[in-house]
Amino acid sequence: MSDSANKTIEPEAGDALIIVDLQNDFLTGGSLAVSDGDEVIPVLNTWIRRFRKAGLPIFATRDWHPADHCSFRDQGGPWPPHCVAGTKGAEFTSELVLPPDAYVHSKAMRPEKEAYSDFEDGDLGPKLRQMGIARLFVGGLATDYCVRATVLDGLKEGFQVVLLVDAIRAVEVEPGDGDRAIAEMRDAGALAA
Ligand code: VGL
Ligand code: ZN
Repeated sequence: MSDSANKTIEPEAGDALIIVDLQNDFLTGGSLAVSDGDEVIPVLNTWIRRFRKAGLPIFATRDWHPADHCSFRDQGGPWPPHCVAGTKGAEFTSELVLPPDAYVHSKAMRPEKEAYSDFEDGDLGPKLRQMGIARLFVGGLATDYCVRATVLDGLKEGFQVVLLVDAIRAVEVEPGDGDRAIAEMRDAGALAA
C-alpha cells in the first residue's frame, strides 16, 4: 500500500456513497454470512453521517433474487439461497442507519442472470451521471464479488472510485481472494481511503 492509503478523503460535491449489499443474509446469522461482515456496519454508519452532513447522495444496493435464481445451489449455482426478494434475509440490516432519502438499487432480479455489479442491472450509471456524480465512495459486501464487480464497472463507466478499505469484507471461497480483489481494484485505478 502506498503512503496515501487509508487517509480519509473528505466527500465533496459530485461524490456519492455506494453501500453494497448490507443485507441480513450476508451478515451474522444469514444464509451466506461473510466472515467479520458485521464489522463494516459502524464504519459505514460513519460514512453515512459524513455524506448526510455534506448533503450528498447515498445509494444502498441490494442483491434481490427470485426464489429460483440461477446462482443458488439447487439451480446448479455456487451459492446457498440468499437475498430472496421480500424475505427477512434480503432486508438491509436494521443496524445500518440509512437516511429516508437514500436511493435503493436492486440487482440480479432475473432467474437466469447473475449480476454482481450494480451497473449490470437497471439504470445506476445514467442516474448517477444525471445527478452530476463523478466520484463514488464504495463500501460493503462482499469485497471479492459485488464490491469488486461494482468498483471495476464504475471505473469502466468513467467514475472515479474511492474504495473504503475499512468498510469491506470478503467471502474468500479461496484464501486470498479478498486481497487479490483489492489489488485488482487498485490496479484498475481505485483509490483507497
Ligand atoms: C454477493 C455472492 C452472491 C455479493 C452476491 O453481494 O457480493 N456474493 N451474491
Ligand atoms: Zn447473490
